[in-house]
Amino acid sequence: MAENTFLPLTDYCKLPESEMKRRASEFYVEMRKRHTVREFSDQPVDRNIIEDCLRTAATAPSGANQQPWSFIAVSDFTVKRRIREAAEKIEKEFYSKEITRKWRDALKHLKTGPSKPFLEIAPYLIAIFSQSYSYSANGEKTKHYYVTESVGIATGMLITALHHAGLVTLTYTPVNMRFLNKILSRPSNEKPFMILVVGYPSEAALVPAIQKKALEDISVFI
Ligand code: IYR
Repeated sequence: MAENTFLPLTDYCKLPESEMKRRASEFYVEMRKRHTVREFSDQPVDRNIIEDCLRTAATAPSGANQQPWSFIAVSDFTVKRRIREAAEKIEKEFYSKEITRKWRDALKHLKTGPSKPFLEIAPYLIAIFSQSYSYSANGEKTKHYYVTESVGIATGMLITALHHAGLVTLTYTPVNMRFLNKILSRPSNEKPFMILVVGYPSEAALVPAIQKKALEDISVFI
């Protein structure tokens, strides 16, 4: 993927400041409407929507442009069931043995538990994998840089794209996700990063009454 040529930045379009302000403010209003949802409808999602959102995620910046990610979009019911079974096994151990008192306290307001029906009900589970290294065409091992940062940025852009398209998501991370390599036949250079659960909310879906920190509490202008 070595690129040794540079191109003029013809994609950049300078906007009038008034237009910039309007867009920044409108986008904030739209993103405030994003909620993590745990109750999904089984209504199918058109694959083209998922594909375009994945294309958006793939525009993310990454260390040395190595794009150290893969996105496995699962809609097959049998595969979703296998993922649910494996995840619930991990969650049962977690909630009954591994969880610490502090962690339990931190999670209390979300009312989560070991049962994960959304893994079967939601139309798409996007299993996101990070690649700490890859093999070039001649079989040479290539180390990847800033892998977690890169995959985190791409995942954030994917969540944003899916929200913008009119879907809801759940960022789901059981404490051990290695079962995903086996179920999805992923190579050993790929490490599960997250399961992004995607679909429409169920009609009765509730979200926790949580607040985001105020700008004053998260930022400093110097
Ligand atoms: N993976 C568990 C526990 C859990 C952990 C955090 I940190 C959360 O923000 C939510 C849940 C589960 O999904 O139930």
